[in-house]
Amino acid sequence: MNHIAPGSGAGTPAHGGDFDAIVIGAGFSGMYLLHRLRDQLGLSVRVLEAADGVGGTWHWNRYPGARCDSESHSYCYYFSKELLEEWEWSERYPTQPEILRYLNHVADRFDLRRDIALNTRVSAARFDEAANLWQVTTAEGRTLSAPFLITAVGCLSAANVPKIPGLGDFAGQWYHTGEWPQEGVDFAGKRVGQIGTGSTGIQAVPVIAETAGHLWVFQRTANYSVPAHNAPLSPEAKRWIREHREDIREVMTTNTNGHPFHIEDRSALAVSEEERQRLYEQAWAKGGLQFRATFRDLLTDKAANDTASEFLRAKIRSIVKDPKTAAILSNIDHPYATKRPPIDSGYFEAFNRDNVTLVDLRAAPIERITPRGIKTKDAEYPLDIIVFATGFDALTGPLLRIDVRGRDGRTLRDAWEAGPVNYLGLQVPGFPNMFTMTGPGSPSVLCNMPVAIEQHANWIADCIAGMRAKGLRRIEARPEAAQTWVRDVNAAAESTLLPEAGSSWYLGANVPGKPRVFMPYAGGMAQYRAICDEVARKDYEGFALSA
Ligand code: NA7
Repeated sequence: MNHIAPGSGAGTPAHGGDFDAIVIGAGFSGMYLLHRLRDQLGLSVRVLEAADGVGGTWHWNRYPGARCDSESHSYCYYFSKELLEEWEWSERYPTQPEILRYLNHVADRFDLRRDIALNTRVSAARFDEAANLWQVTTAEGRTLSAPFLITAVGCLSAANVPKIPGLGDFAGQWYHTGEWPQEGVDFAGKRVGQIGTGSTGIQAVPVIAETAGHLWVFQRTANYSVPAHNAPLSPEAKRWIREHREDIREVMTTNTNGHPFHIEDRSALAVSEEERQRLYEQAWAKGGLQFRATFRDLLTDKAANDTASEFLRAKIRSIVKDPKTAAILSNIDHPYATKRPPIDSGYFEAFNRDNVTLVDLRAAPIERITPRGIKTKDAEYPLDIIVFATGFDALTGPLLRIDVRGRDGRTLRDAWEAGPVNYLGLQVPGFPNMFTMTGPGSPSVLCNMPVAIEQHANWIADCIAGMRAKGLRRIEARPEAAQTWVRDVNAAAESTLLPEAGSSWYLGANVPGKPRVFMPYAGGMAQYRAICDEVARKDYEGFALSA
C-alpha cells in the first residue's frame, strides 16, 4: 500500500492541499498527534517517518542496556483509560524492546498505521504563502502539501558522531548507540572501545562488559550516577499502580518535572549533617531520578548541591576498588544534575572487572583513530569495535537537518543562527502554521517526555480545532512575543544551577560550533502548562491569527 498518497483521511480538503496536516515523525509524539488530529478532530493527516517502523527514539536506540530512566508506569500515554488498563509493564524501568512493543501496540490499537508512511525521510519543508500551504519534500523527491506542519522529530534523534580524524580508516566496526543495527552486535571475545559516559554510555558499559573480551571506556567528562535498582514489578506493585492511576496522573501533571513523585519541600542546608546523610542514604537505596527530589534546593543553591555532589562522589570511591580509577571517575567538574543525571545498573561496579579499563581523556585526549584502534596522546588502543555513546545534536539538530523555509524563503537555520528563537517553544516567527513538538523553549527533556508530549499535542490540537471553528486559516507567533519568551527561557535557566555544567548538551556544548544557549524551558512543567493555557484562554495572545 502506498501510504504517502492522500486517501484514508477525511476526503480532499477544501484548502487545496493533500492533507489537513502533515506530521514529521512516528514516535510517542507523532503517533499521539495522529490520533488526536485524525480521530478526535476529523482531520486528514499524514505522518512521515524515516525509519522502517514506528517508535522514534525507541526504534533507533537498540544499544545494549537501553532502557528508559522514567519509571514504566509513568512512561506511557495517559490519554486513554482503556490503553492504561490493558497494558502492563513488567519492570520498574522499561527496556527498549518493551517500550517498542508498547508503541507498536498503540499503533495497532488506534489503527494508526494506515496514515503513517514509513521509510520516508523528510528532507525539506517550504511554506507557500500564496497558497497557505506547507510543501513537504521527501528524500526521494516526492512533495506533499498541507496547511499545518507539525514536527514531532524527537529531542534526541540526530546522532552526534564526533569528527575524529581517521575514522574512515578504522579496520574494525563502529556504531553509534542512537543508530544501532537491528540485528544487534556480537561483542563476544572482542576488544571494544566505548567513547562517552553520559546516560547511554553508563547503561551500555555493564552489559557490553558481560561478553566483551576487553572493554576500554574513554571518559572525557566524569559523571554522577545513582543506582536504578531496576527489578521486575511485583504483583503488589502492579496492583498498586492499577489502583492509583488517577493519583499518579495528578502528580505527574501538576509537578515541575512530569515524574510520579514530588520534590521534598525542605532545604538541604536546613537539616543536620547526620540527618542529611540519612536522607541521602535512603534516596540512594530507593534509587532512580527521584534522588534529585531529596531536597528542594539541589538545583538552585550551590551549597545545597555540594552536599549531594559530595555524597555521590564518595559513593563512587566506595564502590570502585582501584583508587586511581575511582579518582578519575569521581573527578566531576559540574554540580550534580546540572547535566542530565544518569541512573545505572552496575556502572561503577563494572570497573572492578578485570576486562574493563577506564581511559582518562582529560589526561590524554584522543588524537585520532587509526586502522587498528584509538590513539590518545599517551597510547594506542587496538580495537575490534568502537561504540560511540557520544550523544546527539539535541533539540535543534533534528529540525535543522531538514531544510525548513518559512515566509519569504527564510531558512530556519538562518532564523536560529544565534540559537533557537520561538514563542512558547511551539512556533517560530516567520514560519506560519508550523508547530514544533517538545522542541527548544519548552520543558521537553527536563520533563518526563510523555507528559510533555501529551501537553503539547493537546494544546496544538485545541488550537487547530479553535481556528477551524472560527474559520481562521493561519497562525503565526509574533516576533515580539518570541523575543520575550526567549528572555523568559534564559531567565528560567539562570535562576537555576543548570547553566553551570559547561559541557552539557542542554547548552549545545557537546556539538562543536553550536550556539551556547540553554535550550529547554527550566521554569517547570506546571508553570509552563499554566502559561500555555493562559495564552490560549486569551485568544492566543502573542500569536497573529488570520482568515
Ligand atoms: P550525552 O549525555 O551527550 O553523553 C555523550 C558522552 O559522549 C559524554 O560523556 C561526552 O563527553 C562524550 N563525548 C561526546 N563527544 C566526545 C568526543 N569527541 N570525545 C570524547 N567524548 C565525547 O549523550 P547520551 O546518549 O549519553 O545521553 C543523551 C540523553 O539521552 C540523556 O541525557 C537522556 O536524556 C537520554 P562530554 O560530557 O561532552 O565531555
